[in-house]
Amino acid sequence: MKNQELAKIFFEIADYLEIDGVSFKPYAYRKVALLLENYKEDVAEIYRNGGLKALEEIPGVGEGIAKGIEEYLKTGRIKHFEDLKNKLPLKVDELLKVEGIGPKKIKTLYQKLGIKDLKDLTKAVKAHKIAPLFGFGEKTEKNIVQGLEFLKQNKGRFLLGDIMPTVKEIINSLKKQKEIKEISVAGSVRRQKETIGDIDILVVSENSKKTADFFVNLPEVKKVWAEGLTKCSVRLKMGFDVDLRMVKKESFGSALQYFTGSKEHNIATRKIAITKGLKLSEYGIFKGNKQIAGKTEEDVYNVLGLSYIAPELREDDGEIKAALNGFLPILVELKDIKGDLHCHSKPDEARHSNNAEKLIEEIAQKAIDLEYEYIGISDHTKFLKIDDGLDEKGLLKQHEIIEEINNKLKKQGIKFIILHGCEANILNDGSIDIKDEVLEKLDYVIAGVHSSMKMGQKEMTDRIVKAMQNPNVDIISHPTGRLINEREEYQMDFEKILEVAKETGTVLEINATPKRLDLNGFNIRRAKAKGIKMIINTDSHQKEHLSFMEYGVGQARRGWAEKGDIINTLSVEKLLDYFK
Ligand code: DGT
Ligand code: CA
Ligand code: CA
Repeated sequence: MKNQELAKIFFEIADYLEIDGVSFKPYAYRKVALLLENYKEDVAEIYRNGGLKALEEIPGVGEGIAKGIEEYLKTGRIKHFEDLKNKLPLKVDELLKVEGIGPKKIKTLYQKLGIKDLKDLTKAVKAHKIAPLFGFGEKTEKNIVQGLEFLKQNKGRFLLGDIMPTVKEIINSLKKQKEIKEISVAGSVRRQKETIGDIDILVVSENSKKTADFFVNLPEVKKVWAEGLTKCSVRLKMGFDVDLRMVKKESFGSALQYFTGSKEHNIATRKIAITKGLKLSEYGIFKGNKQIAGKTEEDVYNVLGLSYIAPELREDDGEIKAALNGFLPILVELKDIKGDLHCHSKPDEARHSNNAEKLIEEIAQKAIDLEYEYIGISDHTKFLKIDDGLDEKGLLKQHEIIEEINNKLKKQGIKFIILHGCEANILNDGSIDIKDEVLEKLDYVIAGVHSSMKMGQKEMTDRIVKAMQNPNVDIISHPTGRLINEREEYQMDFEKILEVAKETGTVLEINATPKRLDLNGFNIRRAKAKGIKMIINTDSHQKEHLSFMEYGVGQARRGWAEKGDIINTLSVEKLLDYFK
């Protein structure tokens, strides 16, 4: 099917025409591109059966575009497109990603300064060549600097945790529209990938026009790329794009399956359909011309002879085979989580304040609201002076405070307990910065690397191994140290770490902070394969962060983790038993 390829080219032609200052035509190309993206019939077949005339019968396709399609089908290229690219040899999609730059500005930047791509643009802002240009000015230059910085940080992708609150808001406003009968997020968001290119939302609407209007006029929307009856696409003020697709009720399941991806997973499912003499597309599963499934995702998988595959597993990484053989894991869920053991109670504003008790009570209340059975307070310890780390004396004092609050809760008849731990530092030689006789008094001890992160592989491995061998250390926090798009993992022998964790029973953390997600799905799967226990913690530095738990659960699910692999699904008694 050449429809998608043609759609992509037409979108690009539209961008080039717009940069070139041609009016009206970009709109026409975009309209056809959108139509093709969702067109049921194969244009190649239409052309084979009815020639140029038949192409022109496709809505929105005039003579010029029809000839373009014909040319592409015959030669694999469109001369008009090649000419445009030669005339404006620019990396258009790259430049359009920069906040504060549109087609008009791209043209000026190219004509006046010869800027062709992000590298050129970066050089030009550094040399302050942008502000003096007519129609630009200091403010635009500053916006471009920020836009570039943002792109560099995100490499064009956004952290799942940064976008999720907005996604939920949009879904909620759409849900309130009476004409919307079904709705789901799809794409990488539904698969819980740690970073997101754009957001995909799918709806069944009884009034597509109304839904489209409502969507493109949402207050979060900054720019409308496209508004149609089957697809709308917008850029939000926060800087990322959302695609809304409106599909038929009887195709909702197959559309959801298709647009959830991943692409690789879809290729594999389509192959299975073919071996069964069926055709799988976003419109349904077809036997000849007859639709035999597509209303629900479950049906789609069942007709293919597969058990239902959770979105987080759909990466063509063994899930198809497992679904064929009935060996899919029963993944851990957010509702299985009974508590959070990595919570800091000393946020910036509270440093040196006497409000320790109040802050811990507030965290506990938040945890009670989340229907947890326990929460663990684990502040930094003394080696981290800038984080106001607690020394032995401070820890013992905190122990008393927590005991008092627990007594209060008991008196009030609230079935909830605050556990007391700490997040101690693994020093360069693998020793812990708090004396063992104090560590012993705590309910549990987390240890993590917070300094000298650039050690060589052997040193770093030995360092963490030694910490795990300390009988007082129960959990290793953010085990690989990576920060998404900012910092690589420590150099270490992770297989060795896993072996020792197995020997010592040390629990590895799945840190749910959006820029950490450490362990990530890949490493969680490795750990699970070795039978190592893990814990999903938020590493919250303010009580609102307790809601990060869902991202940790998402990674755990991407790592095929089941309830039994995750120790904070245990009751408090069993959890404390485990630490003993
Ligand atoms: P992202 O947006 O880069 O984080 O990743 P996705 O997976 O959300 O990708 P996106 O938004 O380009 O497309 C959404 C889903 O639609 C994708 O996961 C699978 C499906 N899809 C898109 N393009 C193709 C394609 O060319 N072939 C197939 N088989 N599926 C596609
Ligand atoms: Ca996407
Ligand atoms: Ca998309």
